[in-house]
Amino acid sequence: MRIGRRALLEGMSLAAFARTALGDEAASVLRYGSSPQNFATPTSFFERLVTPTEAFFVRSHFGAPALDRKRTLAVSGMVKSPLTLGVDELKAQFKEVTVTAVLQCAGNGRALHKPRVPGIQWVHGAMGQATFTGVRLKDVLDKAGVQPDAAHVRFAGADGPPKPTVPAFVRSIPLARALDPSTLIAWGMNGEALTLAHGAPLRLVVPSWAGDHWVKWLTSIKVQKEEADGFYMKTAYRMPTEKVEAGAAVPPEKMTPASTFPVKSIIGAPALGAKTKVGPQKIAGVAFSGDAPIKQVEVSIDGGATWTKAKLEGDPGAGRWQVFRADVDVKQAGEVKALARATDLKGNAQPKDAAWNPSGYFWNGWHEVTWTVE
Ligand SMILES: Nc1nc2c(c(=O)[nH]1)N[C@H]1C(S)=C(S)[C@@H](COP(=O)(O)O)O[C@H]1N2
Ligand SMILES: [Mo]
Repeated sequence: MRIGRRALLEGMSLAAFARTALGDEAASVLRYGSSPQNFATPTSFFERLVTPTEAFFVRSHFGAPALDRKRTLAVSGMVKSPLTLGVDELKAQFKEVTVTAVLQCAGNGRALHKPRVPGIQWVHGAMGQATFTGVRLKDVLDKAGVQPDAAHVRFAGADGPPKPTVPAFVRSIPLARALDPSTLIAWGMNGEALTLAHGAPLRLVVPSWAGDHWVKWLTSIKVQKEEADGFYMKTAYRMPTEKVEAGAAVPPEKMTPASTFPVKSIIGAPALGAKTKVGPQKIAGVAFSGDAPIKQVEVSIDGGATWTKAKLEGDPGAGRWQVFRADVDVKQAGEVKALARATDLKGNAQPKDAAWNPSGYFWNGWHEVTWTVE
């Protein structure tokens, strides 16, 4: 497959951005592990409502396919009328919708689970919030006419595995989730056409659910009776059905697909290792839950003995982050450690220690940042 010059430029935009716009921060942006296609968003971006596309994390199992903005998507399987649609047809035939949502990899925070879990050692940067523009998957499925005994929708993208023995990235979601009005087929991100790294021309958007459901470079949507097969459904992206001992082996029948991400808050400022002056300090970050809107975020600088309630900015919503800001006073020079914890409107509370699981998913322990007050 030949990669055109434009595709290359788009694919390169993160690295180019890192060198130019971010200056000193470039060191922390964004390359992860040994794979050139995985990039993390620097923690310093986590006090903004929207993560700029140029700094938005990227996770691709095999790297991007060639850019083809005319690529079409086939809707098939248990439908009355199969459809073939490109961006132009979607724009012409369906209502345009924009959602603001957190996109977070299930493995975000894996590096913080103890004992260590193999896989990309993401710390906090495998997440971001963006506006996504497209059409409701429901509208497309309604037009195709879903047959009565269908129960799952299977998605595949144009990124092939590097060799035939490696399983392709294929996912399915239950029909009910596909018909949820927040589930989109998107062509836009942050007001612009999707970049190649983020799935151009079309990707799935599944607010509140982990990133592995958000299939990029979509080529096929198939309505079917059963959950999709294959490694990325039956082995990867599964969580224990009940709490397990840290380090325990969990039998496959006690694992279920990881879907809704739990309540979490991350401090974006001050940065780890920053230097500030004695007196008032501003602590800011982001908080979200896949399950419900955020109720409150609290910050502590005395190891959790007392907590200060933060102010929230932005619109509340499940699967959508708000920025929190708290003012605290530090009277003495020295090292300061801030903790943050969030609660959502269903009463889910961010735990001090995240629940360990064999793949290291959904770390959401209290975030802790240490800096120096002089
Ligand atoms: N076709 C395809 N879609 C994919 C992937 C992939 O490897 N191939 N990676 C998934 C995973 S695991 C995540 S976390 C998100 C990351 O989306 P982003 O790269 O736009 O941040 O894309 C998902 N969609
Ligand atoms: Mo992911």
